[in-house]
Amino acid sequence: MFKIFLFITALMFLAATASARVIYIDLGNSEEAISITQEDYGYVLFGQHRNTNEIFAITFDKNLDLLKINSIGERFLDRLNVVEKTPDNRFFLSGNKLLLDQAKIAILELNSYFVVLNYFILPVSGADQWVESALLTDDGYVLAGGHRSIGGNWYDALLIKCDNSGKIIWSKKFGGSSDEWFSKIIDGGDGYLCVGSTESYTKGMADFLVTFFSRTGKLIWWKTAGGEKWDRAISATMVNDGFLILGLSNSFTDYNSPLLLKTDKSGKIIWQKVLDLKTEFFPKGLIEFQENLYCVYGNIWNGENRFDVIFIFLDQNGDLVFKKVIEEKNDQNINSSIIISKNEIIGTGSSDNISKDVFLIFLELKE
Ligand SMILES: [Ca+2]
Ligand SMILES: [Ca+2]
Repeated sequence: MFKIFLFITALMFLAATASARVIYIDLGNSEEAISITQEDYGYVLFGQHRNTNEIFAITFDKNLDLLKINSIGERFLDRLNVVEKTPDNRFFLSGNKLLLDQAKIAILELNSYFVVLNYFILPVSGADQWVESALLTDDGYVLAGGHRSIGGNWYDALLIKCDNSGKIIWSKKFGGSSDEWFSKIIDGGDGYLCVGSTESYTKGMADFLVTFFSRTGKLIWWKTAGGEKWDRAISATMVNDGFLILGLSNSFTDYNSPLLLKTDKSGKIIWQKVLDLKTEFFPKGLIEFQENLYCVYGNIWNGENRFDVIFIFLDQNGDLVFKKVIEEKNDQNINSSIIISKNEIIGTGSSDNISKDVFLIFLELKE
């Protein structure tokens, strides 16, 4: 009883001292926020107009005051999925570009002033390919996504290693008789951890697909996890003794909930937990906030406020430390978040509010 009381007190104290600011940017059309990066002068929000495919980069100063909306152009990507910052301050963008009704992997590199430095389509054979996640390395980049062969009806998960000039060093596909794809790649220490979705290697509907590849592209191990219904891994982070893998599941609750999986470094499943908040909760990302403190962010159904952004903080056992729901009228859909200091997170997403198209969300925790 005493223990429970202490836990609730700590929870209330921490929750009461998390403050949030939401800043809407009116872009006048239908836009999607893709990513946020931290710069010397402030922040950059990358997004895409849904109708025209125009990519834009909005700069903000450190007080989150808008500096400029920069248009990158409409022709580069039909679907922007990835924005990464290179060590020499370039922006690396990818996703897919439709050519003759087939999705192709396009790479777009910009300098820090958003001038196009490089743009090309990766020469990958097959019908459709796309990138959902990229990992920049010292000697190039590794792309993770999906692939469909010419005449094929199903997707395979796809992993491609390129050098800095965009030359393909190796590429790997992973799949069975139904659909697979990767949603996230992270550096796994001595290789690459790629997580996503499998429909081939499951008795029911989709399961988590968790794979580990060597740096030369050899599949070292793979695992699936989930229940009878839909389970899809979307994010992961490395921990001291293995990996935490986050996904979406409706196998264990009557609504969508985050499913968190802990594996050791060889892929053995240590535990799995459903983060059941008794309402629809669509997780979008998992980040290490502080040592042994992890943040899952996403969107939660919150009654008359409709969807709201939620940040929940978990210890290394996946147990709830505290949570913060940011209540705003109408729908908010967070897409991406980064840690900007030991007690601050900034995220970005899209809102269905009329004339409130994309937003920044700033969360500060005070102890
Ligand atoms: Ca399943
Ligand atoms: Ca809302």
